[in-house]
Amino acid sequence: MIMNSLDCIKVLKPIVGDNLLVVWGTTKTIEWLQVNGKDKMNVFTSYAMGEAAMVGLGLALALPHRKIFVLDGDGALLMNLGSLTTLANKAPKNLIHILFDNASYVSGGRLPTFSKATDFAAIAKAASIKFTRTVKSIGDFKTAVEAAVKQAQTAFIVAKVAVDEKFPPLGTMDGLENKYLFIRYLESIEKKQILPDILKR
Ligand SMILES: Cc1ncc(C[n+]2csc(CCOP(=O)(O)OP(=O)(O)O)c2C)c(N)n1
Ligand SMILES: [Mg+2]
Repeated sequence: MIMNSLDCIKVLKPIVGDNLLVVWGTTKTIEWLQVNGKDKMNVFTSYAMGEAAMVGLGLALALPHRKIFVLDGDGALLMNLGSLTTLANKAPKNLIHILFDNASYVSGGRLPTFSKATDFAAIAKAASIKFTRTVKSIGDFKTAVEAAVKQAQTAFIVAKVAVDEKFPPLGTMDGLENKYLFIRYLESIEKKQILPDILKR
C-alpha cells in the first residue's frame, strides 16, 4: 500500500526534534501540528507555491548551526523548479528538502500534475544536489531522512505518497499568527531579538 504524508510526518517527529521546518501549504502544516501539538511553533507555513524551499534556504544560511527541514508538494515545486538550481549553488549543509509527490494538485482541486512520469531526484541531481533519494515506503523514508541528517550537504528526498482522501480540519491559525509564533520561537531558541521595538517599525 502506498504511504501517506501523515505517516511520514509521524516518522519525522523525533528526527526533527527542536529543529525548524518550513512547510508548504496549510494541510501539511495541520498534519504536522496534529502530530506535534502547538506548544512549540518551530514550523513556518509557506502559502505561495514554490516558495518553501527558498524560505528554508534563507533560514539555513542565517542559522548554519540548525537543521532546516522543508516539506514541499510536487505541484508547488513544479512552479519553481529553478529553486533546485539555487539550492544546488548555495548548497547549505543543513537543509533537508522533502518533496511529498502525490502526482496531484490535491489541495488545489485534485487535478493531476505532470509529475507522474517525472524523476524529481534526477532533476535535482542534474542541478548538482548530491544527496538525493526517492522513497516509496515508510522504512525507506526513515532511512533516507536519518542519513540526510547525519551528513553535511543539502539533501533532497522525494517521498512518493498517496492522494489524501480528505483534508484535516484546518483550525484557526492563519499566516499572521503563524509568523509571530514562529518568530517568537526563533527569538527564544536563539536568545536574540528579531523583531525591532514597536516604535521602530
Ligand atoms: C503561487 C500559487 N498559485 C496557486 C495557489 C493555489 N493552490 C493552493 S494548493 C494548490 C495545489 C498544490 O499542489 P501540491 O503542491 O502538489 O500540494 P498537494 O496539495 O498535492 O499536497 C494550488 C494550485 C497557491 N497557493 N500559490
Ligand atoms: Mg501534490
